[in-house]
Amino acid sequence: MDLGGLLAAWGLPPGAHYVPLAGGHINTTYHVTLPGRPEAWLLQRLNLLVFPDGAAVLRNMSQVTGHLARAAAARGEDPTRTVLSLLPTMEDEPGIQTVDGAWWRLLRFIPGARAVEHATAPEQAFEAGRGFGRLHALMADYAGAALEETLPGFHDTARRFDALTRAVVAAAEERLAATAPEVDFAVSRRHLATQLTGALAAGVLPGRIAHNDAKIANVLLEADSGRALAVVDLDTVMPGTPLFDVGDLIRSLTGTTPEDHPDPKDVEVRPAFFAALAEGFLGQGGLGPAERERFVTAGLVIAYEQGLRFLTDFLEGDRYYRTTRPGQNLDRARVQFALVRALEAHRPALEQLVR
Ligand code: GN1
Ligand code: MG
Repeated sequence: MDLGGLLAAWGLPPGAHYVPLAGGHINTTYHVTLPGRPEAWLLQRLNLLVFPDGAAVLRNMSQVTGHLARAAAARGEDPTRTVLSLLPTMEDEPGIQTVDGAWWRLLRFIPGARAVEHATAPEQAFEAGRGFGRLHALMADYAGAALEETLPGFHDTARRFDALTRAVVAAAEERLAATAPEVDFAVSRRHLATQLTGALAAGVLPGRIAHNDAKIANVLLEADSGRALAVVDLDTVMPGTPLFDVGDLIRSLTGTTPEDHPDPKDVEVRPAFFAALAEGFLGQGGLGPAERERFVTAGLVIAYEQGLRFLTDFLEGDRYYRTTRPGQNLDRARVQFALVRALEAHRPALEQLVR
């Protein structure tokens, strides 16, 4: 691939240096610099298998980053540091498509920032909450073109339950036998499946946007201060509710163990992390009353849904989530379901913290 030729689409001169960046399981990223110029860029190729409609992904991203940049500037911030910038091509398109069908985009590199994979202190949970809370506060008055549903039914928990049911019917005997308690648990908490989507469909929750991959690794932190700068990885930004992100933050930040921990008995809720996350998120003022009321519910629903997804994938033979050892997806499902139980047990205290 002649990467230099690609950059001409954005009006960059020949002679750029590229360094492929490790990390990121889905897209391919190059760090780009030009001799004699201080700034840097990220050139990314979107994974065609995960995102068959890359053009729609880029349109969504362009709408959202454009709105965020205007809203941040109106607050007196420097949007080049606090908002991811997707640079339009010379033809004013959000990216270009190469003959293999893949879409490419160019982002401005934000210097002096870093990402952490796991929160090790409540202050980090606070910053992750603040970063996503700010995203939703800035997006609250979004009135641009409706975003496209690039991954249909992504957070339709009832649909995820149906997928599990089908996987149970089709599963290999051996895998099914290993999952009996988890399948029972999934059935016992089925009421969770419609708590967010039902309220959305009924208009009790307003239809807004969701980032859909809310975790601390997707918030750039200022290297010196650890303060949240910009939310990144906007590939899955779609119509939804900010509560999808609240739920993902709760399930990824407040548990005691890694996502694939082999012993679910070790899974507990870390109330101090929950409190910090809630303070950081809610302090941005981006949620309305009906949303605030379901803050804790969102954690239960999304942890449950993620458990359904891991369990389904285990039963289907580990086709979706990358695994590095046998039983890893089952461990992941068990951790999510243990988290649902722990959140249930802590619920009154967590509701109190939110209030
Ligand atoms: C996937 O790609 P990654 O690891 O950020 C998944 C999320 C899950 C997450 C669980 C497009 O995210 O929905 O929450 O795994 N992304 C997609 O670890 O399915
Ligand atoms: Mg991601």
